Amino acid sequence: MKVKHLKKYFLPFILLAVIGFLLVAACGGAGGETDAPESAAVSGDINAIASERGLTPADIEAAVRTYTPTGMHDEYIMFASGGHSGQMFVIGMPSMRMLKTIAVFTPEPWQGWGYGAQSTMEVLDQGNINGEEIRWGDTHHPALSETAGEYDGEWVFINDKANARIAVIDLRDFETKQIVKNPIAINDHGGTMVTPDTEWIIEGGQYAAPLGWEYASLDDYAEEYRGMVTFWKFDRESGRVQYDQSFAMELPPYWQDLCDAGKLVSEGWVFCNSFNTEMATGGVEDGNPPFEAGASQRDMDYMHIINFDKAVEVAQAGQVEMVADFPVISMQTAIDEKLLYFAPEPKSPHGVDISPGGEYMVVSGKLDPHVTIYSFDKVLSAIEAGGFKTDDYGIPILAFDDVVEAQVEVGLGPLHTQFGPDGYAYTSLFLEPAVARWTMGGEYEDLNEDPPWSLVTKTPVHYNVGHIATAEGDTVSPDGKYLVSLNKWAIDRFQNVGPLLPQNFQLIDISRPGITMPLLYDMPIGNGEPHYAQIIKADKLDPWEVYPEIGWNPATQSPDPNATLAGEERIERDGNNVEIWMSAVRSHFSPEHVEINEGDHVTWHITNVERAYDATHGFALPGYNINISIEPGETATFEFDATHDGVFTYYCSEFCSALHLEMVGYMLVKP
Ligand code: K7E
Ligand code: CUA
Repeated sequence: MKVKHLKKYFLPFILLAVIGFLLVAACGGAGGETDAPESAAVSGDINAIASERGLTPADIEAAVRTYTPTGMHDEYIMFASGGHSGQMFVIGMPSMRMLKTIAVFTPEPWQGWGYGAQSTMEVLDQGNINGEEIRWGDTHHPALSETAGEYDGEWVFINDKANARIAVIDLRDFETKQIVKNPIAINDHGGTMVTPDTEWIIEGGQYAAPLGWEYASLDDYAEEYRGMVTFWKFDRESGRVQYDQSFAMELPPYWQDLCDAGKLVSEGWVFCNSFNTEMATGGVEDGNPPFEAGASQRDMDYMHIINFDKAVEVAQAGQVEMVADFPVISMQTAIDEKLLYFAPEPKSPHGVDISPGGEYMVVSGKLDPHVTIYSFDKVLSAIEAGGFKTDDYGIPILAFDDVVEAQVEVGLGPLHTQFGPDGYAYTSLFLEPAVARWTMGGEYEDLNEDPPWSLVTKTPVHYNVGHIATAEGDTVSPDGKYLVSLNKWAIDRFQNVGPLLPQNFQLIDISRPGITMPLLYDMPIGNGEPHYAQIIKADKLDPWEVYPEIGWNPATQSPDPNATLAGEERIERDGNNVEIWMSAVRSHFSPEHVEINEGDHVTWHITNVERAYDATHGFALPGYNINISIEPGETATFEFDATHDGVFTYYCSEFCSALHLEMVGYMLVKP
């Protein structure tokens, strides 16, 4: 061990000694002269409390670094995928307090998401498949919108791996505004990632199927089955994916896994890793190798290197084929127009991550103890030089040695890599399980004192880490400071809650260089299995406190024609159609009586006329499956057929005031 490492090693202890001294001094000053206390808790003596609870000095330091007293806000906000909850989690850091679950693909009653409110039903219905209501998702990769490669805090996107859908969330109100079903793929994985100015959202495929998932026998896998990557055009002005301007690229039926957009020097290129270039089709029941073995035979799979700027030109020039009414650049066009290249990558990789300056692509082979670092410069030179081998589909393969810059042996089961500001990269090691810190060379070499392209240290995690996220760690200027390890297994970390265990987010301090990388906090996630997360500086977010005007429609982010101000409440009947304009304010709905007839079709608008921060009203209508959250200023609309007669009490389902229980009304349905 080098001397400088020794110094670094002792730094935390010196720091602890100082903290300890300050704490003791503070306690002494406050009440040190009183009679001998009966217990540490009574005395307020920090050291006594710590020893009573069995806390080590490292525990105390971790507590001091993370404890966030009431009213103090977090420095960072993490947007984490919600796994099969179909949602997205918003978590403050370093406190690791859950701030919100954003309802995305799955109905969520508190937010009134999917329980009648038109603005929410319409978004969920955009994700229907063949007329089937799909009311869950397997969210994997959130992507914050970027401007010049920096998170800008305006939008966040996420994919649904199960059904190949992506969602658009507006960070003015943290609500989902759009769900887009991929027309050519039934599942996805390599999304969402954005280009550095969020002009495009990338959605890569996963398990190959015929494009449009039309029937084809597995015997015809090589001919009929295909991979794909879709590029969704995003328009900030409307806040929507522009379906008509989007396109896809046909790829071989290798299982494209994760993608990332080039940035700075590599802007205009897109990279995706893949596995199962063996084209295994499973069928263990028929004596074939199971997928896990069949897809792991070859030493190399292929990183896909896509000249994206050129692909856009080709698509816009109309050099596409229509598949399910969606423009697709065929493999042959991609080859002819020099849009697509492969670089061999070792052993069933998972993840491709682009360095902050865009110079390097980092790939981890799940079955290889190294991270492999490719140089974008070398890729360009190799493409320039030509003379490639090709795969069976004619796609050019760059020679491994021509494009690899370095390999770093990091440990067992490397998966995903993130970056710091100081030339460090971090890779999750699923099998160890641990998080490795290693050094980048080249442009990054002088940013720390450790030798380039080398492993520096590892911190064990609990257990079996998938993705990791560092603060702004996939932008052009990572912040470092914190790393969250998104662990799949929790095992013994928490109280037993039965055979289905929570996942474990572990917060790691990466603020100090060298070998010091302590664990700070465990946060159980008892709601779906998160995959990726992104962490943004909290002050980049600027959401509304209340909707801008009374009568706001969150779906259009503009005033609603059915806004109902106080004094405008009314019920109108036209034949069997009844329309209600209602207001909500602490602590009453107007009107409080709604009398209708069985068989009526009811259209009901409610406007929350409050301007007070946090003065949300709920609206629950039993028996009709209606539950709505009406935030200050919002106008919500729902419709139903009055198919059941009887007496139905509607009430406010948010405890909004002392007389909240009185915020109620009767809907009388005459037989
Ligand atoms: Cu779970 Cu990015 Cu979908 Cu790796 S992925 S862990
Ligand atoms: Cu309004 Cu409770």
